[in-house]
Amino acid sequence: MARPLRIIHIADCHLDAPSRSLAREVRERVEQSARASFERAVGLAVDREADALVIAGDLFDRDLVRIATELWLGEALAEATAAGVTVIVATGNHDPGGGGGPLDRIAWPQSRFHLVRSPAPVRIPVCRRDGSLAGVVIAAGHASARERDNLVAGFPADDADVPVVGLVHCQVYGYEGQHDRYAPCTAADLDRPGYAYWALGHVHGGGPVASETPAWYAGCLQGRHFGEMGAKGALDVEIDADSVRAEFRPLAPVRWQEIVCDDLAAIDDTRAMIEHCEHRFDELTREHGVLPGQDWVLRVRLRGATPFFAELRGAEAADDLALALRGRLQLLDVEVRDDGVVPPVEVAEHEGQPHVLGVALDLIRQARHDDKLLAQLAPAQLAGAPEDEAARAAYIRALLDGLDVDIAAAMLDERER
Ligand SMILES: [Mn+2]
Repeated sequence: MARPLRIIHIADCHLDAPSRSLAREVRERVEQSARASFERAVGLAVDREADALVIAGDLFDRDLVRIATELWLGEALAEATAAGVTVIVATGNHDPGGGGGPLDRIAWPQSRFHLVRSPAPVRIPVCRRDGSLAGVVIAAGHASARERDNLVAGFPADDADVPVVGLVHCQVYGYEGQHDRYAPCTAADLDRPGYAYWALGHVHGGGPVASETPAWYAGCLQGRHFGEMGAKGALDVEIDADSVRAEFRPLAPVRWQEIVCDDLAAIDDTRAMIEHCEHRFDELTREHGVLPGQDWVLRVRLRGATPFFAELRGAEAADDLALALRGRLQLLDVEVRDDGVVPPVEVAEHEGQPHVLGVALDLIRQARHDDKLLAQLAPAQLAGAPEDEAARAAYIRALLDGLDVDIAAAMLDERER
């Protein structure tokens, strides 16, 4: 039986994208990581003896490219083509084919290379090193930065007796995540006759599309901010007559991640706080897709009642804690956010007291046992409440759980400010 068609599918590399609001060294590290991640994708294609490396749009971030990138990119791609990998680049809304810019400045490889920069689909036979036909890639590119047409609808049916792959940068309706609706299509549009797999770009989160024909977003190649968290890399895809296997391969040297710490009731000093964060970070480092030597940009969100509240009150406290964590956990960068830290509350201390909080706490306590009072306190229209009277009372009573602590914390916090 013939060897399956093997492709490495990447997208949204956004080379030389400027990152905002970061320290210069972090910014440069992230930019450099985009190139490193790209080199790893090329290395993966060579190591896996892939038939093709397909890039589904937004290889560049804008119409500018740094000289270092200009000189490096052609050579990086030539490593793939020299090893027998066919490289196919389709343009996206960030690097439209009509725009020129970087597309015209790169010394692209002379053979086994295809740049598809306009919406008319181009049929590209992908040949193995021995010259036999491994598969067919049909690709379309964006010509302008605001491609409103449904590009996928223009892809022709194909009856090749090798696997056929569609390559395009597009927004599939209903796919999660907020993205500009360039080249919109539906999942049903992807069910074109003859296609085995769609290599898509545009959605930076990545993952499979709910379509009959297997279709995946590769996600961006290197996260650049907290909107692009988690492992980033390439899809390693194998297609034969009756199956498609797409496996995610993490490549990005820098990983963005967020930790929410909302169980801080026992944290009463800086040392305990740092240990708590260290423990949570250790859990992260054991996650799937973490690379050896992974660089991290971390955001720690602190929430809820904690005795550590007092230490966090100074204007620089969060930054100081971040600095300590950065050294201790050897992070590329870290920010600490006070996301609603409140002092610990002894509810009992305030009950029965002749102030607003005391009265509020007494009401909550009484309503726990008094159905009539409960009915009076609850609004007539309450979303999610059952019709049945007893069930409704139980439902509202469940809403009271923890409310005493929340109210006390909120009111005491108001008073502190
Ligand atoms: Mn993009």
